[in-house]
Order: sequence, then C-alpha cells, then structure tokens
Amino acid sequence: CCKMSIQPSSTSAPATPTVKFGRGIVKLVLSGDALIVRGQPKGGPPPEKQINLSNIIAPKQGRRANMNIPDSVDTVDEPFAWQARENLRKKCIGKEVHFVIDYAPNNDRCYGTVYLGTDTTGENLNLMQVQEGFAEVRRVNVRSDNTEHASLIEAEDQAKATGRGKWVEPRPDDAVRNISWTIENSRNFVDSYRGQPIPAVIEHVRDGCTMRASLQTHHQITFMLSGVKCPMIKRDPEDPKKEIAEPYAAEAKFFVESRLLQRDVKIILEGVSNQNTLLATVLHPNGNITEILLREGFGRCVDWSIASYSLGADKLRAMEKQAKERRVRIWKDYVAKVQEVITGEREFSGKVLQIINADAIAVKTSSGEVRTLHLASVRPPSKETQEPPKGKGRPLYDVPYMFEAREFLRKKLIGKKVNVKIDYIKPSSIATETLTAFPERTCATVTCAGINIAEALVSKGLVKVVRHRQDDDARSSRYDDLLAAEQRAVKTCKGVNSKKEPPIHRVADVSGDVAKAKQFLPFLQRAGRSDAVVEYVFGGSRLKLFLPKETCLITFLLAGIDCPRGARNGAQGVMEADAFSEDALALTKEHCMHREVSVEVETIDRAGNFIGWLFVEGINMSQLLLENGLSKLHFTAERSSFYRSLQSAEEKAKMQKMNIWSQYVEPVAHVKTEEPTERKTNYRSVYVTEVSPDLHLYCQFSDVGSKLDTLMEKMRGMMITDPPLPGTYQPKRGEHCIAQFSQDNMWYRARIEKVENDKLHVQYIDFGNKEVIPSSRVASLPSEYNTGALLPQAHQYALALVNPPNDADSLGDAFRTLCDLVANVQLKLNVEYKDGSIDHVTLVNQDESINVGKSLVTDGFCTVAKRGEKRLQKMLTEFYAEQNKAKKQHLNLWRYGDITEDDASEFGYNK
Ligand SMILES: *[C@@H]1O[C@H](CO)[C@@H](O)[C@H](O)[C@H]1NC(C)=O
Ligand SMILES: *[C@@H]1O[C@H](CO)[C@@H](O)[C@H](O)[C@H]1NC(C)=O
Ligand SMILES: *[C@@H]1O[C@H](CO)[C@@H](O)[C@H](O)[C@H]1NC(C)=O
Ligand SMILES: CC(=O)N[C@H]1CO[C@H](CO)[C@@H](O)[C@@H]1O
Repeated sequence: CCKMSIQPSSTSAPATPTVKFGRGIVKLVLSGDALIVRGQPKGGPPPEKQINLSNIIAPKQGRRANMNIPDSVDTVDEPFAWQARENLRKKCIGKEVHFVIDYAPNNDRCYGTVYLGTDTTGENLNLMQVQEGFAEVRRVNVRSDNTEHASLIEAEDQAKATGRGKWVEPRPDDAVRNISWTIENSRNFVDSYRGQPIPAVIEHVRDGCTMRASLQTHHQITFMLSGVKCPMIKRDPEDPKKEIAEPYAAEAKFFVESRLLQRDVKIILEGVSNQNTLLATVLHPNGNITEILLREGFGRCVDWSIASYSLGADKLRAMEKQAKERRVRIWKDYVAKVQEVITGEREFSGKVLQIINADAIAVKTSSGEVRTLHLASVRPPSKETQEPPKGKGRPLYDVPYMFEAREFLRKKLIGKKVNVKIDYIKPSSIATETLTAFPERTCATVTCAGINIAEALVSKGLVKVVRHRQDDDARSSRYDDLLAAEQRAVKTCKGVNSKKEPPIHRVADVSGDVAKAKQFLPFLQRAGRSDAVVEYVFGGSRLKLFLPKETCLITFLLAGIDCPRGARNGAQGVMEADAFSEDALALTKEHCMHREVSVEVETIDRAGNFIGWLFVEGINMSQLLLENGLSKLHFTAERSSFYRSLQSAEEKAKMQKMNIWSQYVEPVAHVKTEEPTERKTNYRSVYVTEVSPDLHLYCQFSDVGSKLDTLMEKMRGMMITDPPLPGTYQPKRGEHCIAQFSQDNMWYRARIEKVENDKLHVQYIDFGNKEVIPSSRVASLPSEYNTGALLPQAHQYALALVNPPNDADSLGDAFRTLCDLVANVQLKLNVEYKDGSIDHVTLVNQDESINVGKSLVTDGFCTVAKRGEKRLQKMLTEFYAEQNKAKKQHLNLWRYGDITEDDASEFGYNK
C-alpha cells in the first residue's frame, strides 16, 4: 500500500509537525491502530485530533457498503480486527493520554505514539497493541539503530511465540464478526429480546437522543431514546452540506457523547417508531441518560414514545418538571400555562349513578350532590368514520364500540363506590366548523377497587387517548399509564385497534311505535319475567328498557301506582310538575339507572308504552315508591297479586306522613261510608294572605308559619351572598322562581303564569297574590327552596254556603267587605265540603263570635249557596235566616227588592 511506504519511522522524521506532543482525552477508538483525542475546550467546541499509531498495523474492520459509491459492497473484518479495536478501546476510552507526534504529512494525517497518563512514562499503547497480539509491526524504511522499533519487533516475536491475540492457533470461529448491518424486522427483533438489557457499545451520537450502537451480537442498530426529545441537528434543506442546530443541540450532543460514546453500556430495546426507528433506553452504571437529559433541561418528554420507556415514565415527568421549575436550558423562558381553577374538593369518593357516555359518568357524592365527570385524557369512540346514521340517531348502538364501552362501564361501575381525582377543568368551547358548543367539563381520574377506569377502557381499545399539546399540562394525572395501555391495546389489536369489522348491534326500537308494540305485547306477556337493562329513567315511573334477549328497546311504565310527574306538555300547554316528582325520579334513578332488572309486562297503553312490574335486586319498584310516599296506589293494582303488599306499603307511608302524605290527615270520619248527620269541626288557625276578586281566599296555616319564615330568610340570605346574574335565568311558564315583590322589594317564591315579552305574570305561591313584573325581577329557584322542601303555603279556599254576587259592582262591594273582615287577624278555618277542586270553608274569629261567610250574608253582600249534605242543614237554616233579615232591611244587594227570583232563572239556579 502506497500510504504505508511513505510513513517514516518515529526517529527519522525529518518533517516538523506543527504539534509535536500534546494531551487530551480519548474520545473514540477507530480501530486497533487509530484513535481520536479531544483536547481541552477553550470556549467553543473542543479541538479534536485523529492519531494513527505509528509503526504498527492492526487488522481492518469490515465496512458497510457506501451507498454513494457505485458497486460498493459490505466488507468483512480481517480476522481479529474487532478484538484489536476493542482491546485498544477498553484500555483508553475516556482516559487522559499523552501523545507524541512522529510524522504529520498534512493536517488530516498524523502518526504518533500514545501513552496513558500525562507524559511518556505511562503505558505505551502502540507497544501494548503489539504485545497483546493485536497489531503487527511495520517493517519498511526502518533504520537498524531504531531501538524503539527493535522493541516493537521483539514484542511481536514474543506475541507470536506465545500465540497471543491474532497469533492464536487454531484460529477461533469468532475471529471474524458476523455483522448484521441492518435489522430485517424491527418489531420482531425488539420482541425477541423481551426487554432484556443487551451489552452494547455506543458507536456514534447523532444528537442528544439519537445514536448508533453495536450490540454484543454484532447487530448494528440506530435508535432513539424512548420518552425524550432533544434539540435536533438537521440538514439545511437549501444546502445539504450545512447543518442547522436548534438551540442547545450541540450542547446536548456533547453531553451525551462525553458520557456514552464507546462506553460499555446495556441497551433495553423498547419499541419501534412509525418511521421504523428502534426505541431504546441506555443503561450506564452511573445512571440512565434519559433521566439526566431531562433533569438538565437538554430535552423534553415526548408523549408518543414515553409509554415505551420501561423504567417508569413518572420519573421522566418528574425530572422534566424539575427542569422547568429551575428554568434550566431549553426551559429558560418557560412560563407555566394558567389553568382553569378547580374549585371545591379535588379528591372525593362517591357512588356511580349513571353512565353518560363512554367517557362520562354521574357520581353522587357523600353530600348527596350529583356530579358529572369526564374521564381525563380519553376520547370515546366517535362516529367520524361512520356514515350518517339512518333514521333515528342511536349513537349507543350505531357508533362502533360505543355500546361495548358503555357496557363495560355499566357492569364495572354502576352503583359502585369510586374514588375521584379531578385533574383539570376543560373550559367550554365552540367548534369553529360546526359551531357546536361544548360546555365546561370536569375531567378526572376515576378508580374503582384500585382499577383506573380510563386505563382499563384504553387497554380494551374502547376509548382512545387524547394527544395533548406538548406543553399542555391539563391532562390525566395518570397520563403515561394511559399511553402505555394504548400501546398494549394497539399491539394486541384490541377494540378500535382491531383490523376486524366492529361488532354490529341490531336493535329494534319499539318505543313510540304503537303498531310494533302491539305486535310485541303477546310475546312479552307470555314470557313472564324478562331480563332487561334500564337505559334511561325519564320519571319516577317511566323508564326506557333494553331487552337483550329480544334486542329491542321499549318504554316501560310502573304498574299499580300513580306517581307524581314532572313538568310536561299537556292539552293546555305546559303543565306544572307535580310536587315530589323530582324525588320520585331520584329514587327510581338511584335504584334502576343502568341496572339489570326483570320485568313482568301486563299490558300497553294507547301510546304504545308497556305497563308492568319491575324488579331490581329483589325490590318491586312500584312498592318502593309507595313505601317512600312518592306514589299513590292506583286502582288498577287491585287485580294484581301484589295488591296486599302495595296497599300496606302505602298505608305505612301515609301513617308516617312521608313526602306526598306530609299534609295527610287521618280520615277519622271518612272511613264511614254513611253520610254523617252531624257537622264536625276541626278548626285550624290561619292567616288570610290574599283575597281574590272572585272572593276566593288564600290562607297560610299558622303552625307552618315559622317553617316558611326560616325558608324565606335562608333564601333571601342566598340572594344577598350569591346574587343572580342578570340575564342568566330564562323564565318559563308554569315554572317556580324567586320574584321581587314590587311593594316591598323583597324576594318571594312565585310561579310564572304567563310570559309576555319582558313582562311576567307571577303568582306568589306562599301568599296567593299576583302581579305583573319585568323579567329582571325574577331569578331561578334553587331546588333546596322549591316545593320539594316546602309545599306552597298559600292554600286556596272558598267560603262555604256563600254565593258571590254576579254583577261587578256588587262583587266589588262584597270583595272590599271581605277584605276588611279578614285583614290582619288570626282566624280559624273548618273545611265543610269540596266543590269542584276547591275546599269550601267556614272562617271564624278566635272566640267564634264572627263567622266571615255568614257576615257577608247578614249584611246583604252575598246570597246563600244551597247544599244538600245533611250535616250542613242546620248551618244552612241559620244562613237563610240571616239572608231573610237582610232582605227585609233592604241591605246592599237587596236595596231594590228580592234579586234571587230573576237571577235564579237567568243563571240556572235551582232554588
Ligand atoms: C488511519 O486510521 C484509520 C482508521 O483505522 C484508517 O482508516 C486510515 O486509513 C489510517 N490512515 C493511514 C494513512 O494509514
Ligand atoms: C450470521 O448471522 C446471520 C443472522 O444473524 C445468520 O443468519 C447467519 O447464519 C450467520 N452466519 C454465520 C456464518 O454465522
Ligand atoms: C436512572 O438514572 C437515575 C439518575 O442517574 C438513577 O437515580 C436511577 O437509579 C437510574 N435508574 C435505573 C433503573 O438505572
Ligand atoms: C315480589 C317482590 O319482589 N316483592 C318485593 C317488592 O319490593 C319490596 C321492597 O320495596 C320487597 O320487600 C318485596 O320483596
């Protein structure tokens, strides 16, 4: 080889090299006879020098074919080339050396003798390689008096004689490496090591997180560190020879190079990127570089590969957090993103009441509050890929894997206790394309019996993990677990990651289809008890059921009861909610929502709703509602076999005055079917709070007054501490609200009777008076003050045996007189009879000397209303006597004579 022939011996070098000797750290060993030394940096990158060891020649290593040279092929090692390199590397890599330049024909080439340590007294590496049989001595152009050369030759002879290094006989099989330059199937390759650390040498560092290594098995691999990304050094797209380094890229590279290059390490192969690059972690006895890079601000965590990191992603996050807080290197300008504040408790436990979606549940906390929670950092299956649903939108059955996700959550969670940790609040937003508004969401990590529910869903491929923006910390507190679970799910082709067609659910929706329901009825009747899953609870006695065996959806009404109903559209517009409808709904929801139940269908109603009995965990729901005073027994229950127990359930609730029976008076007299002949009195103290122009009276019971006062006081307190935001309340007809009475500017409970532009007609439900007020004077009525807490306190009555006059003037006179009679006095009230829906009463003062109704007759403001009841006859006679006296005296109505004669015929009265 011509190059060799021009190399002179060390002692005969006539040329004067620019550097005669020097010191440095061995950065890289190129072969058994060449290395690169790195000098001390003097600001800027440290100077480097390649030195070929003079006078010796080591076997050449095989090389990979150079793509840029035509016909280039892979070459194999000369025997022992690798061992020679390794021998030198192990001796000196990273160590300080002293070198003496023997000959340097130009800047690129340089021959020298290298000593371990700081001067020529250290071990001579040139000699060492020869002694150990890993290099031969060059024998050209050597003067005979060269003692150094002589000792090299002596060493070589010795090595040959003792069969050291390459001189061993017979030559072993592994003298030539079997190099694999490329990996055929990266995925299989990674799997074949199953996470075992493989001894390796790092051969090249491209940037902080990308390097090349030769494994013990002589596989040459290029890999990226899992979980971290360092600033990159890229080629300039304009000029391929130029490199563009991101800030800190060179520093990161140097940091890694000086610690890992050509060091003995172990590599854990962990995954394969989309670009087919291996993902790995490097173990060095002094620690692992991934954590250190993050801690020193040389890199950031990357979500896409952090799940591959096998030593615990949480450590990487912690290191990155530390670096951010210290604002070190790449984080020097880091500003923490302001997050939506989480108010109230961050961690709590509760019972799952409802599965709202594949990623959302309703939880009842220990304080009784029901909260909607979204599972943090996951996305439910969506219908994006689906064609638009035909007919009725039933995403639960039509969106792939939605049903499976719901079922998983339902079976695992419904009715169970869960622990909730709120991770972040996702502010409300509007999708720019569709203009869909998304309300604010509370996103949490939910665990049940130690299982992270989101993680379980992800690992079954039933939801996907949200890819957050790099610096977005609003994410699950167990985000890396989710990523790892997703990686497993992808690998094992679970759920949405499967190549198979998603399962299809053909479900017949019979609800609301009268014809279909009728056809179906006989099947269900014959079936006796059928299994069902409660899909939804509309009201205390109204549910939507899925019958898995029949794969159909039906609307189901609980038989045998009359359950208070919520506000609804009736023939006369919106009908107000019945009292306790909310409580009944809550009870049924808590027991039935998403539960597996069994039903016995009896019949259907005209709208195609099935009516029957529903059992959940041994409870007959109709009976439970009766027991809790949240329904009344319906006469149709009589024919059922449950009648006796239903009846006694209702009886018990009545006796305990539960809920709808809170005003219940035990029917001492009513039990008798015979009509009583004696009038009974059972006076109750009242205040009349309002008289309507048709002479109806609104009364409050004195004994409930303090309850009302307390409620109003609390309610008004709330209006001060937590005043309503103007414009947030949308008043609706029939609804209860809080209204500010124009006379005293105080807040009262009211009912909206009519909405007229920005004017509202309201009636104050505890006082009975009505007025028209601007809508700015009403606010929504929180449920704790609504009629569930206390029924409306203004009770409407009419006066017994009293007929209001027909003409407006006389009615006005009677009205004013009545007002004077009842104003500001405590009166006693006895119910005499019911006419229409209204109780007719006798009102007397405390010592019973004044009878309000009778007074109106006595003074000729009203006439007597005849009644047939025997028990009223005595009183009726007294009233007629008064009326006759008034007639005679021509009082008021009787000023012009006897009016009853004409009016009786005109108005159809039968006297
Ligand atoms: C110096 O060593 C390197 C690495 O082994 C080798 O490629 C190169 O050819 C050597 N140079 C000379 C002039 O021998
Ligand atoms: C070299 O390695 C490859 C793959 O690792 C193997 O298929 C081949 O048989 C080996 N060759 C020799 C000569 O050992
Ligand atoms: C990773 O490196 C850190 C810091 O150097 C060290 O504390 C830790 O023990 C290392 N972990 C492993 C598994 O080597
Ligand atoms: C037949 C049946 O299941 N009856 C149940 C009805 O519900 C009550 C509880 O409300 C149970 O005690 C009964 O056993």
